[in-house]
Amino acid sequence: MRKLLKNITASFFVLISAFSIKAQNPIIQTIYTADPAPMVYKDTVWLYTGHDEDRSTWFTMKDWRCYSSTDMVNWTDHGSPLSLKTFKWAQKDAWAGQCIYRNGKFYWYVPMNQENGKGMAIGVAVSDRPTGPFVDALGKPLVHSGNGDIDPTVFIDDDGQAYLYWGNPYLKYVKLNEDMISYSSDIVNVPLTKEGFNVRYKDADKRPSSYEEGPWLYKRKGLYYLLYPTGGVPEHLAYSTSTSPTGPWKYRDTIMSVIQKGGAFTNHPGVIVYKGKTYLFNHNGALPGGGGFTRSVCVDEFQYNPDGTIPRITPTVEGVSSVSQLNPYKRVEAETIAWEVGVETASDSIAGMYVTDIDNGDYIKVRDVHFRDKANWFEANVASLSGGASIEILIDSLNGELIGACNVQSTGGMLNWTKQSCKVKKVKGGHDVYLVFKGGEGKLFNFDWWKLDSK
Ligand code: FUB
Repeated sequence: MRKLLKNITASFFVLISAFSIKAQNPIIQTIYTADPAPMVYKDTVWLYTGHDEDRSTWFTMKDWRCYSSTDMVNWTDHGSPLSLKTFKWAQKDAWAGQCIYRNGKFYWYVPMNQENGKGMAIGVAVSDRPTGPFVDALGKPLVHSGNGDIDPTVFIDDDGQAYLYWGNPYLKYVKLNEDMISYSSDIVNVPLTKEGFNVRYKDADKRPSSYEEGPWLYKRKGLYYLLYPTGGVPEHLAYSTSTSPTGPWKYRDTIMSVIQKGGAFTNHPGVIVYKGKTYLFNHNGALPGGGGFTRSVCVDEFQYNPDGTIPRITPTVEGVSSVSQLNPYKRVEAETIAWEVGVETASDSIAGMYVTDIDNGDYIKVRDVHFRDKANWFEANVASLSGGASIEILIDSLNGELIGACNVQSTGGMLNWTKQSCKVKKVKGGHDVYLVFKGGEGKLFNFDWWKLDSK
């Protein structure tokens, strides 16, 4: 949970603990994340997000983030593989984007405000890996129509044709060439008719329809779905469908009402099917300290109605169930987290990503860990300047059974990584694991990974 909460009063802390007990949404607690763009690649969900700065009072966003999961409940932090610095021509506003795989490469489309003062434009970054590093594919914007070029969504149809939709207040699209970094046809303005996109319930700003921004395009059973935040502000999520990727679009319904949890007045849809289940990612302001400019990504499961329409989806605090169990006998990155309080993540050249900013009483919860009764050993890769700390391993709840306590001795420095281990009680079956950090004053240690073993 956000470090800025560490200095709050004891009574407020009780509130946060109560909030944490059942909470799985928002799914990332170490930083504020926004504008989710999930992507299924092979057996993993890759989640690309924006990043709201702490205490932000505007959409002050400088980089994008990447997370992954194979169970939908534990999310591994891959840091920031893309930032404004990647694009020489960008100045600010690292807003909503989307990443897609094609022909051995990952293409991440993102909007930014240009340094030349000509407003928002959409760039494309490319990488050989989902976690980057990503480089600017063009050295200049891919799209700059001069009017509201934000929030790209990208989709590749069964015939190989790729489409990029985007825009606020207008909705535009272009057919991308197979190289994914160019186009040969004109940019098309989608008619924002009442039939296609409904009417605004607030029309003070005289926009043409209820369509606002943040489109998300995909195809299911021959039907094209376009989801988007709509309203105006505060936004809710709605969708339109078409039998063609270029429309005409037919307005269908609201799918998620205004939630405004914590005062967030925007939202952003992202839909995937993973291990047979369908998920809607969105964002709210529900984390403590959250709000309209300090948002957090959430996920809920839904099922289509038999006629293919999308039901009203109620955002939950409990989130989703795991779709597979976590194997603790292989190295588990410390930054693989279902829920946490107090810690943050960082990276160095030796450990890669690691968990840091650990104070006495902070904890990490890892859900649905598959114990086999033979494991009696806990091993952790840690770095500590002063030692004198420990990792308590509890199962099922913060008040659950303590199956071990692993002392963390000094390794001579906060980036001197060493394996330390301890005996744990043998346990069987699926359990949530709570790693609770204990020690004295100040930052206790850094934490790279852990695993179970038998000795
Ligand atoms: O996150 C910055 C902007 O806020 C996005 O581009 C919009 O979709 C809204 O979520």
